[in-house]
Amino acid sequence: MRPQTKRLGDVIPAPALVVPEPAVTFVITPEAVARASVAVLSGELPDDDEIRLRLDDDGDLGAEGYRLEITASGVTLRAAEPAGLFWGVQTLLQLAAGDGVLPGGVIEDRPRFAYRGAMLDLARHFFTVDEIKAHLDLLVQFKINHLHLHLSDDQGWRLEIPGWPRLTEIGGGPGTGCDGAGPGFLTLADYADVVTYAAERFVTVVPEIDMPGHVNAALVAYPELTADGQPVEPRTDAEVGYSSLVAGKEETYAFVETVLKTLADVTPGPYLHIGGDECLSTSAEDYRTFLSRVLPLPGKYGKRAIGWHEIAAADLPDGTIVQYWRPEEQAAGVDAAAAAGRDVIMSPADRVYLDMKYDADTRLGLDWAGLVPVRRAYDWDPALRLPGVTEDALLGVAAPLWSETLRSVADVQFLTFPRLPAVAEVGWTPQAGRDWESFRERVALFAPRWEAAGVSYYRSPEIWAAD
Ligand code: NGO
Repeated sequence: MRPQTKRLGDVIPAPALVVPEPAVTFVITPEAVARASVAVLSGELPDDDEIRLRLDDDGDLGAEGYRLEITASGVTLRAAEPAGLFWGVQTLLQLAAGDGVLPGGVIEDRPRFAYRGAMLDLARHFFTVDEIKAHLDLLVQFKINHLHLHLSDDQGWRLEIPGWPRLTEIGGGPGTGCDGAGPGFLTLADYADVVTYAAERFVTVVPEIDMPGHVNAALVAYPELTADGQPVEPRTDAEVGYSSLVAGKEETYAFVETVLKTLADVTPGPYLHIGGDECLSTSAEDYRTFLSRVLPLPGKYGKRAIGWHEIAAADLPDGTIVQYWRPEEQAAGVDAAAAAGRDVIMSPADRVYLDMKYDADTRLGLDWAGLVPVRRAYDWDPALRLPGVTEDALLGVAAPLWSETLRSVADVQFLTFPRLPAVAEVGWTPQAGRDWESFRERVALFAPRWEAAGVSYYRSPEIWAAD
């Protein structure tokens, strides 16, 4: 059962090291917590009676680690880098929730993986800048530090590309998205606004333009990109694998290079995601030809390419990152890529796809990778998932949320919570420090917080007894 008194370790993700001082508490005012939150966003660290924020490197905290000390006279938060202070404040916010009583002791914390991601699919259903920002605010509470935006697919194109206006006029226009229910697109200014907002919160935006498959929206907008130059029909169904850019056409590469250069110009983060999944109507030879031309392009513009793991069938330039997504426990060439020194992001659909149904009755979501109850999303080790892909090869873990069945922010939240906190803990907390029973007690504490904030969540019977 859930304990009645707060404990220092009642945080998600579980901190790497917690040393409670049970006799000590400190009651912090909401104003002091708010001042600390503003301070880490603005970078100005005022002296404060209740909280002292210090940027100094007293040892081993790394780029994102922090040390939080709570004594009877106040709180001291130290980090080597501003990101560490920001994550430390997220811990503080969780501990202070409710009555402001902070349990005494010391937390020393740093992440297992550098890349802890969440993906939002804007192609199957568009979400506005304000909706993306609000979602991000919920993600950072769990120390998620990469926001992957899936910006194009068969059903829609969601980012303005100068020189190619019909991509968004048509591909982002009325009737786009699954069932035609998710129109809209980001201008470059909108995108920059999201990127800046994310960066202020120490989150890197990872933009994805999916290719050579998943491109029907682009082909509708520009028939000159099709094999025979003939127009194709817009599609709003959820089939996959029927569209492809043409590997043997120079127009293809002019288009792709403009798109990737545009993305590189507006993306301060180090990554461009080029998709590469499910190219069922591209021959294996064309697929490799296409990738041999396209995978070097992010590097040409100062970025690293990320692709879904099908790209492991091609020659991968140095620095390319492979994102594993299938439910099968087969390495599919990812082991060879890892052996050749390529980094891997783990996103196995049967564990971390937030769009899978929780149980057979879940109103939203898909079930092609099986059902993903919360414990399934929690109870696995990314370093043991694929033979030949061990801890050293892993850049991190990411939870995609595909939006075929989503129609609102409430839908996004319902599939995200409480599974995203589970994945966030997989990505942050050392494996030896993770335990399902502990997680379920800690995540249960979020129900009143989500309710107070109007955040929709799935009241999983694994966590909350029937009420
Ligand atoms: C697959 C597919 C997507 C779907 C998603 C739905 C990948 C990488 N490609 O994941 O197009 O939206 O499943 O779960």
